[in-house]
Amino acid sequence: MLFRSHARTPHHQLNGSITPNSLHFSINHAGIPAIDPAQHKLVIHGMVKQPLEFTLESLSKYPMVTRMAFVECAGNSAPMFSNQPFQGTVQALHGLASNSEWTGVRLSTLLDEAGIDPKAKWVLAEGADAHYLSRSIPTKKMYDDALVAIYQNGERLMPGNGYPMRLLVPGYQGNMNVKFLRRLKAVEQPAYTYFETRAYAQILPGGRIQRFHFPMMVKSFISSPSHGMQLRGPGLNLITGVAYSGMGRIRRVAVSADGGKSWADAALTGPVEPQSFTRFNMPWQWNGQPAVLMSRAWDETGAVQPLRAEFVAQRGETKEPVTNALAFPNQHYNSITAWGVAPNGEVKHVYA
Ligand SMILES: Nc1nc2c(c(=O)[nH]1)N[C@H]1C(S)=C(S)[C@@H](COP(=O)(O)O)O[C@H]1N2
Ligand SMILES: [Mo]
Repeated sequence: MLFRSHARTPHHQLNGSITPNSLHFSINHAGIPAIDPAQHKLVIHGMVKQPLEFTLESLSKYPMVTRMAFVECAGNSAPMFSNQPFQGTVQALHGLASNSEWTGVRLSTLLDEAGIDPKAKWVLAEGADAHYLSRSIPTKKMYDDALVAIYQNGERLMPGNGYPMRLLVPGYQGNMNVKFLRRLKAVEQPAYTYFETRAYAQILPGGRIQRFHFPMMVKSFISSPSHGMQLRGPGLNLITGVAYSGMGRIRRVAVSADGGKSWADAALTGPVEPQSFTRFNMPWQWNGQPAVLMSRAWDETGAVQPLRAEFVAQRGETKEPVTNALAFPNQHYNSITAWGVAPNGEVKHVYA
């Protein structure tokens, strides 16, 4: 039987930068395969001098590196394309993004050993699950910072996150981080697979499709207080959330408590690593009046998280309100999230 598994990180219950393994989101379009680690093989072939085959054991003898990286589904936050604010928690809205410390073997080590042809500008990566999910990855990205990850926060990968090995392309669309990795084929042209030309292509106004928009753009959201919570009367509160960018490090996060009229810089309170969750904090005195909490992030390339009006002008919104968190009207939402606080302390998703 085939189960499409789909689980979201409960950001409202977490703090710090690392997502615990059991709470990492997971999307498995064809279910989680039962892989015997002693049988699993990874093959590197195509435009290479020397095709290679690895088992988990032989791959584990190669030099490994450890780094943090987020994985974010391009469909994360998709209910925010709705023309009315979707009434859901931060888990329902932004739960398809998580952050781990990954350990694995650099692709540059493996592709150098295979002797990749300089004309092979792309590498087709394929998973060992029922539908052999496959994506074309630029060879340049493979050399820049891609890993075959074997450990997640110090443990073997979780079954739903790609056990026994996965491709990690830090900062790129979640879907390109091919799990249960079994094949890498060096090729001249992208393969135009289903997942790159249909499922995860972003739609622009007028029906044009922007193919191959790989990096996840700069983004942030407040995880607490957030939709569904209730503040217990006026006084001191801690506003906290995460910011991240597929383009590099977070440089700055600003927070507003008045719907964007005034902003102040939040403290970045954890590691500030490239393509990784960066935790921010801001102490806030609530006076019991209606308030609208927002965060906005900048990355080291100078890119800034767009205001909602700017984002909708570029990307559009739905004609009918989205009422189902599983609806994916579009991809790559990275605008601002606003949480409205009512005089009774109730926190709800609003647009500002
Ligand atoms: N083999 C395989 N790889 C896959 C998928 C899949 O269904 N099969 N899902 C992709 C999608 S859509 C996303 S968003 C990420 C999610 O990674 P995670 O489940 O570890 O969070 O894995 C990607 N890699
Ligand atoms: Mo995804």
